[in-house]
Amino acid sequence: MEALVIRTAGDHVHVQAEDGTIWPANLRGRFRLEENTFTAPIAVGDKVRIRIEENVALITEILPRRNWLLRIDPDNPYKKQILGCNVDQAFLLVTVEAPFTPLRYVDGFLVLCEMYDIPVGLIFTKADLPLKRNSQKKRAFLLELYRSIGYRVFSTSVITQEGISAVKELMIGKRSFITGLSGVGKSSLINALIPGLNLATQPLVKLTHRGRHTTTFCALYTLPEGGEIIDSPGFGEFCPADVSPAELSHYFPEMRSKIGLCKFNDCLHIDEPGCAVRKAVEENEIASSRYHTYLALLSEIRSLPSYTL
Ligand SMILES: Nc1nc2c(ncn2[C@@H]2O[C@H](COP(=O)(O)OP(=O)(O)OP(=O)(O)O)[C@@H](O)[C@H]2O)c(=O)[nH]1
Ligand SMILES: [Mg+2]
Ligand SMILES: [Zn+2]
Repeated sequence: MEALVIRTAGDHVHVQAEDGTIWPANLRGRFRLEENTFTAPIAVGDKVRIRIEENVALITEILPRRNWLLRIDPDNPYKKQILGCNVDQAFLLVTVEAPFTPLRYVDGFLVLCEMYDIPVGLIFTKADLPLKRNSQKKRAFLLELYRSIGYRVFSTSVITQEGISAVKELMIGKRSFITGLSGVGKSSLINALIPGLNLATQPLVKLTHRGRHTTTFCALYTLPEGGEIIDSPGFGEFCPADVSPAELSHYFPEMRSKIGLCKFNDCLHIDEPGCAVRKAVEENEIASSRYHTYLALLSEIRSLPSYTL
């Protein structure tokens, strides 16, 4: 029988069989071998074959994946972590304050989506909250920056309902992966999109304006209008796996058209003479924040144990 993985929390996995029944599930021993490479061999969105034994689904096969979102496990750079798989699109939730979302975090996730060809949008949440003047400007600037690069951007509030129906429209009939720092409002947004769901949410820690890691698992929920949304815990940094330094700039859409214009065709856009990417940064055609993320990711992937070039 085929089933869909709908919830994963460490080793605890739940699957939904074709007849709608939800089962706790165990993996057959041979998948444990994959744990040398992956933090966990399975993720929400996986299609699997199961056999029911004593009210537990035994997963006998993981069916081929259409796509996945993969990062380096922040706790173990020798391993990769599958964040989600078989998704139609992803949305990263962003807040300028409360909590503060670093741009390195935003750009890191966008790179993952570019790598695996997953359409991605940015949702700037909590539009109702009054911001300091600088943060207000920054929010507007970032909305425009990412829109100009070609990403879909939204401004939402679960309090005033701003932007909620626009986001919902895009999610109907699709499987969407949602992520963002703890406290950014992922579960709150899903609650607004699926009335009656009542996922747990919690206020930020007062002093630090950080989230409390309320959601500790990945889980898939169904929209009444059709479509599925995957809620996730507040993941930390997104460091791409399986990318070579020469490839990295191709995952920054605004850099792609410049790459061929560099003097050296193996230019890494660091300090080489005649670099068209750096020229575009100097002329404000490419945002310096994006270029800084590029450099940071470049040095990060070169320091990975898997880096051999
Ligand atoms: N004012 C305002 N507060 C919001 C909005 N969305 C979420 N919040 C608040 O932000 C806090 C965190 O929201 P959650 O939905 O728990 O955040 P999360 O991203 O799921 O966090 P984790 O599960 O820890 O990863 C809660 O106090 C929410 O009420 C919004 O649009 N406006
Ligand atoms: Mg949550
Ligand atoms: Zn260059």
